[in-house]
Amino acid sequence: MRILSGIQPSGALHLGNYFGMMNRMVNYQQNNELFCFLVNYHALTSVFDANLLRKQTFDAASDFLALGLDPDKAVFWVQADVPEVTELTWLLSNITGIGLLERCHSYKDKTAKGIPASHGLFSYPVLMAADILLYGADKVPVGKDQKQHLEVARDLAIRFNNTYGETFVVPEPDIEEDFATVPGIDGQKMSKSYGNTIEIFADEKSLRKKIMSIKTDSTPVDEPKPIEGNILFDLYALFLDEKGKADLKERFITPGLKYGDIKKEIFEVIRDYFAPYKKERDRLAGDKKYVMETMQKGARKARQAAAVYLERARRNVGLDYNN
Ligand code: AQP
Repeated sequence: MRILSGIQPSGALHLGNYFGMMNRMVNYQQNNELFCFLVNYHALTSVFDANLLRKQTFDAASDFLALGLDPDKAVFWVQADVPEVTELTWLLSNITGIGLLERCHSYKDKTAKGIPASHGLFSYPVLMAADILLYGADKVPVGKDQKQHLEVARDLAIRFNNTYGETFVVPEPDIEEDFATVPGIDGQKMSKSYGNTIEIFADEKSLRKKIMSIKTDSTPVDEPKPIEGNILFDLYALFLDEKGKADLKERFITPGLKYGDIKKEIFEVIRDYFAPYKKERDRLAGDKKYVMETMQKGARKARQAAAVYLERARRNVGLDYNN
C-alpha cells in the first residue's frame, strides 16, 4: 500500500504533529511504500521570511530523520524540489468549484487568527490534493483537522476521473481516534500558528515553562477533577497505554490530586520520551551536508513517481496537442 503525508515547515514541530502524523508515518515505513515530505509551498501561506523558511525546512528534515524516518525505506523529500506539483494544481483548479473551497473550515479559522486571506491560503486544499494525487497515494495519515481537506482531495480525484477518464487513485484518510486532535496549552487545537504548542525538541527550561503555563480549571484540590476536556489528562494520556490511562483516570477522580504535581509529571514524561531522539537531532543539526544530500536523493525518487501521474493527467486533459 502506498502511504503518503506531508507536514508544513511553518514552525517548530509539536506534540500534535508528532502524534497526529509523524510517529504514525515512522511506524508505517516498516510494511508499506511510504512517501513523506515537507510542504514548503504550503508554508509560504504563513511564512514571509525567506531565511526563516530555509531554517525551518532544514529543522523539520532533521526532526523527521532523528525520529527514525529511514530515507532508504521511505521516499522523503521537500515539496518544492518537485515543482511539477504546481502544474497539477493548475489542472485540478479548473475542476474545483469555488463553493467547495468556501466550505473549508481551515481557511476561515486561519484568517480569523490573523493569517493573511490570500489566494494561496484559499486554494491550499487544491495544492494539497495535487500533492496526494501526484504520487498515487492510497492512504493519507493525518490529524482530524485535515479531514475536510482529504475530502476535497477525494472529490477532485473523482471529478477528474469522471471528466477526463480514469487518471488518479482516490485516496483514503487515515485518522487515529486517540490522536485525532491534540490540545494546545490553551485547550484549542495545538497549532504552530496559534502559538499554543508544546515543541517536541524544546530545551528543558522552555519545556518546563510551557507545561507549567497549561490552562487548568479551578476545581478545589479536595474535589474530583473532570476528565472530559481536561488538557492535562489529554496530554498525559498521549504517552500511556490503556492500563496507564485507567490508572490516571482513577487519580483524577480521587479527591486530593494537585494539578501542579501532574504538570511536573507531564514535563518529565515528555522530556524523557524525546531525550534519545533529541540527541540524534542535535547530531544531525551539525551534519547539514548529510541532511541536504538525503533530501536531494529523496526528491529524485519522488520526481520519478510523480512523472507517471502527471504524464497521464496531461494526456487525459489534452495538453499533448502533438499527438
Ligand atoms: N493538534 C493536532 N492534533 C493532531 N494532529 C495534528 N496535526 C497538526 N496539529 C495537530 C497534524 O500534523 C500534520 C502536519 O500538519 P501541518 O503542519 O502540515 O499543518 P497543520 O495541520 O495546519 O498543523 P499546524 O501546527 O496547525 O500548522 P500551522 O499552524 O502552520 O497551520 C497533519 O497531518 C495534521 O493533521
